[in-house]
Amino acid sequence: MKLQEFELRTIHLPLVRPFRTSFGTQTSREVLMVKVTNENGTVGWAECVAMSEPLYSPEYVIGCLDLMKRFLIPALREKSSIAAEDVPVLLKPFLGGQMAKAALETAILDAQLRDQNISLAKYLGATKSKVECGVSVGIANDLAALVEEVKSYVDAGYRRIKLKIEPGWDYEAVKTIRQIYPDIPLQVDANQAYSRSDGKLLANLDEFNLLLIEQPLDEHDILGHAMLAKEVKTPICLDESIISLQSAQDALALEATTVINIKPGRVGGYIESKKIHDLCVDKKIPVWCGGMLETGIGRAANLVLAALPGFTLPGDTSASSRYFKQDVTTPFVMEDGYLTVPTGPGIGVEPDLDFLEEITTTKELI
Ligand code: SMG
Ligand code: MG
Repeated sequence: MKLQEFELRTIHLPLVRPFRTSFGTQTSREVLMVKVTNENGTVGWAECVAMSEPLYSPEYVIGCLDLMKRFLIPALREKSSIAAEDVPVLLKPFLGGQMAKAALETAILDAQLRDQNISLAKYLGATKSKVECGVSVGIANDLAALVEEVKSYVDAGYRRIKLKIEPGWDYEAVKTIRQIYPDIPLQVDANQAYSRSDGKLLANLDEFNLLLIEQPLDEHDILGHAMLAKEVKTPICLDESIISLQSAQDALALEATTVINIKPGRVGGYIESKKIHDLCVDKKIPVWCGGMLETGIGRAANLVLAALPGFTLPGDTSASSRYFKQDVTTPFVMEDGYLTVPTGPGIGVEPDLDFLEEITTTKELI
């Protein structure tokens, strides 16, 4: 296709409740939305999953906006006509920037598939029509508040609970929830908050029959995760460390992870995500789809990914209401702990343009 125009827009959405992790507390979500229009006037949408600040990953909203404007979009424009599959190749010379690259690739892919009248589900090879929903629960002010929040999600039907942990908010928090819900699928996510010497402490969680411990150590510490995996019985699952197919292959070869969390933004897009999925299927490694507090635009595409056959664990694919009072698309509503996979052309959803305008903070056309 020929790329006619890009619209880069930042929006601001309040969260229904603060979301605290080991690296900070979020009360709203600033999102960089990408809209591409091709020569046929077909529009493709995507969102960039970077946060406002470089705390979860080195990328951040304004940095991604600058990277797209200054380097990535001009590189895509050098060719008179491109396909979504060309995007990773054309953008490879620019180091890092997976989240920015993923957003551009996804918007282009959305437009391409709409022109072909093909759904992303068909393109990626999704095999499920609905996916099981898990929910990520932030660090609470106290155990009573944690119990109340978890109860609200269990009552709503969520099929897996993930507790955010950090040193000082781990053993007691997990024990409390495990006592109330002895059988619910439960896992924890440390977002790199522990160090190599915390093996014993994390091994204390083994008694709670957790599905996995997500990213306990620094994203660069693959060896540390491999060492930790020998000290704890609970499976280790890497999130931040997996930034590409190559890094997934390395982490598996080094036995630093036995479960993988795939986030398309973190690995540079859905095409790379599919490759990691295929690798994991081949190696019989369970995978699940992570979340980045996406609006309906990113959520739709994640649900499609989570419908691939290798996604055997529930993902952080929660309903729109988990984070937002009003979503930018028709809200994703959970039924019996499942969300329906979109099957329309492209990502299968469109933003409500009036609402988008209302919450827009900046907008530029390129
Ligand atoms: O979308 O439900 C979601 C967020 C799930 O916990 C979640 N994401 O490390 O997995 C993770 C975090 C990254 C974002 S935290 C601000
Ligand atoms: Mg994580």
